[in-house]
Amino acid sequence: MNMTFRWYGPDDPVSLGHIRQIPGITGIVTAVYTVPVGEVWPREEIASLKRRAEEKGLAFEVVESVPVHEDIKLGAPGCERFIENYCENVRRLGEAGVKCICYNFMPVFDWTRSELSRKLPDGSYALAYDEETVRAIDPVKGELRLPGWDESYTKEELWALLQRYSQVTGEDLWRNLGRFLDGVIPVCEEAGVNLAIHPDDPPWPIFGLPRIITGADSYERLFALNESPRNGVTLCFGSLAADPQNDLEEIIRRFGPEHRFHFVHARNIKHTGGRSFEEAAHLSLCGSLDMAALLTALYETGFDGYIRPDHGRMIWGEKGRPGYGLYDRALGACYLTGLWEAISKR
Ligand code: DNO
Repeated sequence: MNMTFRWYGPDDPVSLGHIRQIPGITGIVTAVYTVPVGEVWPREEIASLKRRAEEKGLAFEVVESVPVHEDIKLGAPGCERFIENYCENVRRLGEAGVKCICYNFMPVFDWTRSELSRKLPDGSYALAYDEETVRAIDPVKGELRLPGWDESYTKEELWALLQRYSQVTGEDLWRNLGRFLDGVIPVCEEAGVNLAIHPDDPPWPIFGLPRIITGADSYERLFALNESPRNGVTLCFGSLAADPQNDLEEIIRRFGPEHRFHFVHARNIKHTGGRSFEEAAHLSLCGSLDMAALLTALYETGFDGYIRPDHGRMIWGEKGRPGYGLYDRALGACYLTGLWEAISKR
């Protein structure tokens, strides 16, 4: 198990100097943020991330994310060019020592919450998802700014993109994901890079758009699409657990032995009724997930990939990027490292 920490690059208010002081962190998780989705990342930018990390004694072996161009998800004519660019990014990252690339296959919107700053009883602030509120949102009106939304679209572009998806079904997405994997996985094999798809967050369709990476059945189907162990998963506890029907421990014990969990996002959520939830501190006692049971299941099924604490609350007056401040994630990292030590020394 390698404990890592997400860093948003030189503009992140959380510095590499802060990150290196969190005990137990071996490396960073980052990306090149200056290149439009679908284009090739300059070698110098990759090398600069690596150099900055290594100067602080941190490894740079995980990228989150190399985003997938919408034309690939749509299976649009000409998307081969974007698949080839993706392959080139895999090659370049592999050359730079990257071992794992996280991506997702969610149409248009990445992770979605209805609130970025819900005040919890202890005075901290957390991200939250209220089912009714999200159902009432018209994304084109743009009345809400949410963290996973691509701010670069104008309203017109967003509307046009949603139109292109209007006939796209879950089955279409699966077919297009298969085509993407057929193109990229052979390159991952040559480059020694694991590809790790992030589950849809939340794991159900939103705004009328299909979502396909939602639970155990999806993993069954994903792994069958391409049998290479390079075709793996970023197991995000909080995303999958948002659907109370997903039994995470069962998922880990069932698929863990296949060694396709290349990367774990360990975070806790608290169910607040139906499909609503708020994000909680990492400790089991703070949310609905039994973190000890989940890490035990990972340990017992031979997990040897990368893990990171995921979204933190805003505590101690910190202001920062929603979910990605320093303090609560650092507490989470120490808690997870402690649990792992206890489990591995039993
Ligand atoms: C949110 C993150 C996601 C994740 C992407 C992976 O906090 O977990 O934005 O990075 O879905 O492509």
